[in-house]
Amino acid sequence: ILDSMRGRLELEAGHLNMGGVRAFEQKFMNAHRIIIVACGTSWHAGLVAEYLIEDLARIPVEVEYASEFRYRNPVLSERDIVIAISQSGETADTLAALELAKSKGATIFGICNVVGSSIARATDAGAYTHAGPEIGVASTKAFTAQVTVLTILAMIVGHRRGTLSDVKLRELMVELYTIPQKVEKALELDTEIQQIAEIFKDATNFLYLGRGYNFPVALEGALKLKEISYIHAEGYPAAEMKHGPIALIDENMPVVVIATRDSSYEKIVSNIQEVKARKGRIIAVVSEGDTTIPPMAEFVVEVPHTSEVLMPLVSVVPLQLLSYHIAVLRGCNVDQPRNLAKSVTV
Ligand code: F1P
Repeated sequence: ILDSMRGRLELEAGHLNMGGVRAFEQKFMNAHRIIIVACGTSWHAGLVAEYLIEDLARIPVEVEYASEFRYRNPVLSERDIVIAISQSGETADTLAALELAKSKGATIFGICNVVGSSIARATDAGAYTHAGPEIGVASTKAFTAQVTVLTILAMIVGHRRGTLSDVKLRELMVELYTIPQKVEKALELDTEIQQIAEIFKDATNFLYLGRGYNFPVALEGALKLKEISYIHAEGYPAAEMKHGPIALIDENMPVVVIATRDSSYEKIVSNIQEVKARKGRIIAVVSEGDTTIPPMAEFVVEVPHTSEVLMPLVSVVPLQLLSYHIAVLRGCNVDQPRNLAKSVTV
């Protein structure tokens, strides 16, 4: 995905350019708020974008379920940019949400995979993810591609607004180019994860925890498991655990914790201790070489380390593999899960 995008990126004299964003540059420069509307996995990509855009470009971001947004009476103005994210470009809720935003004067930026789709046509500008066709109903590579586009968008806008320095931009660019190899390395965890799936295939519940950039990844891990394995799963910000879900933890509860080395590492280590104290079965996704968390976890999955900002692109992979293997072991059709449609057009 990144290789195909590389051609669309220019790194000249510290300036990054991406077609759709360039056309829309002034709007992003003047935006006083960005509202992201999407559904399902695309909504999770939007949540990652909230962290990215607020961190790198310092524009306030709200992330809305399109299926709720379309039915309320949101306050919007010409200075708002609405980003609509959709793999299929045909999701009825997302299309209706953007039409509503448009009618209230907001400008619409689209991120779609399917060229010429209804949502792509209804936007003022946008970027295609060009991730190729999603064969399965549940989005996987679309998520990676959406987050990649949103990362580049946050980098460009941040740099132009002066909130991301030349040095930081270059550092991130260099790191971004290492992501394809890191994703490939994460995919090599396949056999290891298959063995973990074997142990948990009959579980009836799963809890997924993450903090910061890994919080939306926890939500996405839980959604993938629900969608293709039909196991009840909840994703939570790890710090919220003590406000409710901690009551669920006992010796039968698998808890997937995404705990890569980042600014909230120390805090998530203490969350892991809280789970361990209640005998939860910890499956920890950690950065390669971590020595603190492995003794506390029943299973450890090591992913290549990268910048905190780019980590969702890597840390989501073992969670997708876990759902895939559990689904296969349970005899589920991973490409065509029951009750789900590729494009929800009603
Ligand atoms: C949104 C979505 C997918 C999900 C399933 C149903 O689709 O919720 O994330 O995996 O396919 O639709 P889209 O708007 O991104 O095409």
